[in-house]
Amino acid sequence: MDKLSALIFDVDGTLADTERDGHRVAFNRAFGEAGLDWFWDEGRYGDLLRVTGGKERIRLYVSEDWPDLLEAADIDERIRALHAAKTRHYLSLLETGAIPLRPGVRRLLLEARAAGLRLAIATTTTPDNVTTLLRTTLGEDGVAWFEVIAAGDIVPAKKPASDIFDVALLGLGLPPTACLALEDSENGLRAALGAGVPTVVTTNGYTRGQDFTGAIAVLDGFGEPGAPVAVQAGTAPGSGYVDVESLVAWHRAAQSSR
Ligand code: XBP
Ligand code: MG
Repeated sequence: MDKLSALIFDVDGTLADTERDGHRVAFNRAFGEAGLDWFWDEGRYGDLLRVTGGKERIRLYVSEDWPDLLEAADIDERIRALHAAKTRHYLSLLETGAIPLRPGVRRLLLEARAAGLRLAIATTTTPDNVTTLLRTTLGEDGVAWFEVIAAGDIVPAKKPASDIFDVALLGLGLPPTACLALEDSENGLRAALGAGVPTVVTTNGYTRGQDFTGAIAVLDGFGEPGAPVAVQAGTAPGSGYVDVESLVAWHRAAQSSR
């Protein structure tokens, strides 16, 4: 039986609630700046979240709302340019401190470090978005807390494909069974399980109600002392919130059910 050695965190929706008030806002600013009257409200954005990756999301929207545009010879270039502007707006938003970590994340990261657990990231988003979020929320050395940051276009197939987790595992030099993934979405869960990594899901407004079959535990957040989590599936953490003890217990349970 492998002992738990590393935690592999998703970013968007897991470390921070970035989608509704971060990425969505940045996409809309990029559209406005380009002179387009496109606007993604909260509901439409939730629907478009079924694909991961910002460029992929713009392409999905164009295919659904402006299908003729897909025929344009320069469509790839236009999507790339829109996405570059979106990343610029997103980074500016992060720099204002508008996007905090989810409750319990900082505490859990500190506990995990103190317990000697190694930390990694497997995400679909652009690498600069990850390092900027870590710096603006955890401080200058926040990026260095993570031994491996697997992000964005380094893999051709984004989540739910397992490729980004394969890259993270390679970087850690660990078998999937020595790790635990923390995800917020069905796409993320499929990606992690596809790489063989047992997964705990903490849901958010956009992902609540998705199919989390195969997760070791499904909770509505990480919780904090005095602010317990609601448990949708799996064993409740003894302390009422996600701590290293509960992660070790879930990992052990995943190992024995293999
Ligand atoms: C995150 C995403 C990303 C972000 C936007 O998915 O889907 O596309 O919304 O990032 P996950 P970019 O949390 O499953 O990794 O615009 O930088 O692609
Ligand atoms: Mg996510």
